[in-house]
Amino acid sequence: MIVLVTGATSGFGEAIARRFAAEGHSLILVGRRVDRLRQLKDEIETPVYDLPLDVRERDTVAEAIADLPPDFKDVDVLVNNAGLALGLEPSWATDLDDWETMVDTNVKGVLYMTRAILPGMVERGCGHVINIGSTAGNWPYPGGNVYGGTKAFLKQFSLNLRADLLGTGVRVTNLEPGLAETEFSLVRYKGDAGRASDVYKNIEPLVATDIAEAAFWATSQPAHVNITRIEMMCTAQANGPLALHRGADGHAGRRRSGK
Ligand code: NDP
Ligand code: 8X3
Repeated sequence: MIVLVTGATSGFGEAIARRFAAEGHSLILVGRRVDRLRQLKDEIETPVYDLPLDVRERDTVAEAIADLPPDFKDVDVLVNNAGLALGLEPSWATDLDDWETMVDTNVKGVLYMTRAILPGMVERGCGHVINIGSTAGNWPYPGGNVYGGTKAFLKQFSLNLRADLLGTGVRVTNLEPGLAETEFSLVRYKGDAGRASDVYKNIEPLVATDIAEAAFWATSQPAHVNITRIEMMCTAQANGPLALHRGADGHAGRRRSGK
């Protein structure tokens, strides 16, 4: 197969690329850090096409996919993995630029890649789109505001793709991991390594190879089987309980003056 992985320079994307390469598949590696793309390309033994690009750039994405060399044109598996969280501030105090970057990358980047790759899959009557969602799209947490919103979008987008693609032979999976140790927290906390490593303190989180295994498993099912969603967490993580705020006199929160 030809497997295109976005965000292949780190974390899940790199592990997914290595997992498919270990089975002999060809890779198209997408990311912005050229040095890392080249290094991974050198380490992988199957055919690799490195494609440095920013998934937020609509025209660049369309042109790059249209210009894929003949040996890499017929993409069998698209892994929409590139993405990020920025900050953990409450929604009234967040940096609007951070919100925009998350929407542009996690939502619009996925749209640009998917729209560019899907026509070929439909024409060939086979293919598999794997979107990397998150538990953050299923379960709210304080500060998850727009990041969780982008991942909830991916869940519904994946389901709606399935509706469109019914009868085409093209499969779609939304893979929804929970806490996993990668560069994710370093990016979220904008390079604060101490704060990032605290996230994983005294916990055995998921690791990138866990997610790669799930992605590979989903694509390894017989053609008549579509794995629609996979939600996975480390054993040390669970959703719930619902939160309660106990105000001094039982009201829901701070009262506005005069009330
Ligand atoms: P990493 O930070 O380790 O990897 C993120 C990858 O996305 C990098 O390869 C980065 O490459 C790429 N990327 C970011 N922005 C762009 C862009 N504009 N254009 C192209 N590539 C981009 O984090 P993870 O591996 O953890 O994250 C991968 C995905 O998994 C993300 O979508 C994330 O939201 C999701 N996720 C992560 C979880 C976790 O706990 N770690 C849990 C659930 C989901 P480069 O900077 O070189 O462009
Ligand atoms: C990443 C998982 O819980 O850190 O998508 O947002 S979480």
